[in-house]
Amino acid sequence: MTTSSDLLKESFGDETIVALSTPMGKSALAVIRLSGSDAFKTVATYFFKRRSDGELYQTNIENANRHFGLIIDDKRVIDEVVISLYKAPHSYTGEDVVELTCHCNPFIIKEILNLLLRNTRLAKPGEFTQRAFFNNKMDLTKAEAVGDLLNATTLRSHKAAISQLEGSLYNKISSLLSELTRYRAELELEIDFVEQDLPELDLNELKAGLKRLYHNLTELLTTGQEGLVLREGLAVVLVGEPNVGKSSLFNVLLETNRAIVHQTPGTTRDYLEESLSIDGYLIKLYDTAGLREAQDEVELDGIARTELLLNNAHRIIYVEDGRELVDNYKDIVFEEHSSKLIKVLNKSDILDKETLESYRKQGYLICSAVTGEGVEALKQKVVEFFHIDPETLDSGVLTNVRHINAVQRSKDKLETALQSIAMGLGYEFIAFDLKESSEALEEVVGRITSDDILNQIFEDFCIGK
Ligand SMILES: Nc1nc2c(ncn2[C@@H]2O[C@H](COP(=O)(O)OP(=O)(O)O)[C@@H](O)[C@H]2O)c(=O)[nH]1
Ligand SMILES: [Mg+2]
Repeated sequence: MTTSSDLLKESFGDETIVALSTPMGKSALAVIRLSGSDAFKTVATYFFKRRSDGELYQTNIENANRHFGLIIDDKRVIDEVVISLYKAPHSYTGEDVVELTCHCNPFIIKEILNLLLRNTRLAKPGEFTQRAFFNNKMDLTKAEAVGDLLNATTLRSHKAAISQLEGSLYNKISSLLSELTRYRAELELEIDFVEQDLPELDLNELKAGLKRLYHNLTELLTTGQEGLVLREGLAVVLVGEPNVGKSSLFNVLLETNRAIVHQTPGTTRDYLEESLSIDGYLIKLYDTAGLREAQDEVELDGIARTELLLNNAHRIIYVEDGRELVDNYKDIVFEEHSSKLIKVLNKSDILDKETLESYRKQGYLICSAVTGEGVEALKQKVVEFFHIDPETLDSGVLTNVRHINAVQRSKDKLETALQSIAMGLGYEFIAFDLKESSEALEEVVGRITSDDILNQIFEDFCIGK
C-alpha cells in the first residue's frame, strides 16, 4: 500500500504525454491531447501564425487560451489547427494540457504525432485519467465512472455512470467514512487519556452507532448486485429443445434477423450474443444450441458452453412449443435454476385452446414469435429483475466487483468490532477493527490503493482518455 502522490512520482516522473483522443480514421476533425509540464513548450515549437502579408511568425501561446494557426515542420506546413490551452491545475489532468484540433486524416495525424513525440512520449491507456486521479482532480470512483461513461449504451447504464461521475458514490462512501472516523476518534481519546477525568465512553451508544453503520453498509452492498448488472448488462439465455423457436424469439426481441432460423433442428450450433435495451436497461441476450443429446462434436461443444451460460445467466428463458419433448436438460433447468427461470410457450398462433390453457396454468408465458403475442410481456418479465429506482442511483450505488469486495470487507471488519465489544475486549481491539473497516472503505474512493488495482482499472481505458 502506498499513497497516491508517492505512486505519481514513481510511475510518471515528469514526462509529458501525448495521444490521439479521437478515433483514427477519416472524419472532419481529430483531437490530439498533450499533458505535462512540457505540453505548452512542445506545441509552441511547431505552432506558427501567418500575418496578413503572408509572413509566418511564432508567438507566446500562453498569452491566450485558444489559437488558430499552422503546424509546421522545418518550413513544411502540415495542417491548419486550433490549439486550446489549459493551465495547471485547471485542466482535466491537473497538469498543463493542450488540445490540438486538426483535420482528421490518418496521414496528418501521424505526421503531427511524430513531431510532438520528439519531446514527449505516447500516453498509456487511461493515463490522462490516471493523472487526474493522482493529481486529486477526481477520486477513484469518478475515474472509473469516466470509463463507464465511455462504454454506456443504454439510458440506465448511462445514468449510473453519470451519477457516479457526479460524485454520488463518492459522497456516500465519504459520509460513511466520516461517521466511522468519529467513532474511532472517540475510542482513541478514551485510550490516550485513560488516566484523566474524561466523561466515560458510552459503550451502548457506540454499539448502536456501529450497528446503524453496519446496516447502512449492508444496504449499500445490496445495491451492488444490481449496480453490477446495470453496468455490465443482464445476461439472459434462451434455451429449449431444437425447433421450438428460440432463434425466432431472439430475433423478435432484437427486432433484427441476427440468428439463423431454420426448419432443420439444431441449426444454431453454438451460441449467439447480442445486446439490446429494454426500458433503458442493458440486456445481453444469448441464443443457444438445443439442449439435447449431442450428435456430433461441434454440437457437443456448443452444449458444454450452454451449460456454462446457464450457470452465469441472470435470467433463463426456457422455450417450449406444445409438443411432447424428451428433454434431458429440462429437469436441470427447472430444478437447478428455478429462481431465474422464465417459462415460455411459443407458437401460440398454431396451438389449440386447451394446450394454451394447460400451459398457462403451469405458469408459462404464452408467446408467438410470428404474431408478436406475449413478446412485450416477456420483455417486462426480464426486467423485473431490477428494483433500483433513480433516486437510489443518485444516492450512490456500487457498480463493480472492486467496490463490492471492498465494502464487504469493511462490513466484515465492522462485524468483528461489534463482536469485540460483545466479548468485552479492550478499546484498543475495537479501535483496531474500526481502523481496518475504514481502510477498506478508503480503497473504494482510492485514498488507499495498491499499484495492481490502479493498473487494472486504467488498463481498460482506451489510449487518449
Ligand atoms: N407458427 C409459428 N412458427 C414458429 C414460431 N416461432 C418459430 N417458428 C418456426 O419454428 C421453426 C424453428 O424456429 P427456430 O427459431 O429456428 O427454432 P430454434 O431451433 O429453437 O432456434 C421455424 O420454421 C420457425 O419459422 C411461432 O411463434 N409460430
Ligand atoms: Mg436456433
